[in-house]
Amino acid sequence: MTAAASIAPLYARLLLTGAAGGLGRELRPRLKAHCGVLRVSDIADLGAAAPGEELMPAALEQADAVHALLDGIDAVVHLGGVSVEGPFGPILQANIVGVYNLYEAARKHKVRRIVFASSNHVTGFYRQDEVIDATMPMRPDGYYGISKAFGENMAQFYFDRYGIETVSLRIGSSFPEPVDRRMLATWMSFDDLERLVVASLSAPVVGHSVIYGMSDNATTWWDNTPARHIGYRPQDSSEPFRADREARQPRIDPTDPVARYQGGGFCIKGPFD
Ligand code: 15L
Repeated sequence: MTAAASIAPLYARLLLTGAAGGLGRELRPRLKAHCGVLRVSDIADLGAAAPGEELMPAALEQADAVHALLDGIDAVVHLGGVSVEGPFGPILQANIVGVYNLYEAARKHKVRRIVFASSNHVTGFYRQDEVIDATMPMRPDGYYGISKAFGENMAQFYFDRYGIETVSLRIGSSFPEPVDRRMLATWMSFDDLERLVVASLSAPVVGHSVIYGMSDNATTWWDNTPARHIGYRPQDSSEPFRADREARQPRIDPTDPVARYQGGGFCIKGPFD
C-alpha cells in the first residue's frame, strides 16, 4: 500500500540511488508502484531484484559507472552519498564529485528531472527560535551541509544552463518516530517522505525548487510557502509523540549549541584531525 497517487504515465524508467540506505530501503518498494521499471543502485548490498527492478551497483565518484547508471533513465531520485557529518575526504568523493558525475550523466542521457536528497543541514546554523524559508542564505553546519549546498548549486546551474529540472529536498529527520525534542520540529514520517518524493516527481513544472522535508508538525522552523507549487501535503505530525519526548528530556539548556541551532548535534561535530 503506497501513500501517494501513481505517476506511472510520467516515468517509464526511474533510478533510485542510495537504495540500500535507511531512506532508500523505505522508498524502494514504494517507488516501484509509481513507475514502469525501477533501477536501484548503491555501493552496499542491494539484495535480490524484485519484479520490475533492475539492480546496478555503482560508486558515485566513478564517472564511467555513473554514466552507465543513467543510460535509459527518465528521472532520478538521488539519495546516494554520505548522509552524516564527518571528515571531508569521503564527503568530497561521494557528495561533491559524485553529484557532478550525476548531473553530467543526466545531461548526456537527457534525464528530465532529478529529486535530490539535500538536507536541513544546509541551513543548520540558523537558531531554533527562527523560522526560515528556502530563499534565505545558506548557513551549512559542517562539511556534509556544505556538500548539500554544493549539490543545490549544481542543480540550479544544470537547470539554468541545460534545463534539467530538480527538486532539492532539505530533508529534516526521517525516521520511524521522532527520537528527541529537536525532532518534534524536524520529523518527517516515511509516508510523508513518499508523498514528498512523488509530488516532486509529478509536479508539472518545478525548474529548480527547494523544499524542506517535514511532516505537518505543530512546531517548525521552516516555512515551505515558496514551494507550494510542488503540491506536497504532509498528513502526519510529531505531536502524538510530544508528551513522551518532553518527559524524557525535561530540561533544555538554551546556551547548549545542540539546543540553540537547528542542525542540533551536527553543529558541534569535528574537527576531524
Ligand atoms: C540528515 O541530513 C541525516 O542524513 C540524518 O541522518 C539525520 O541526522 C537528519 O539529518 C537530522 O537532522 O536529524
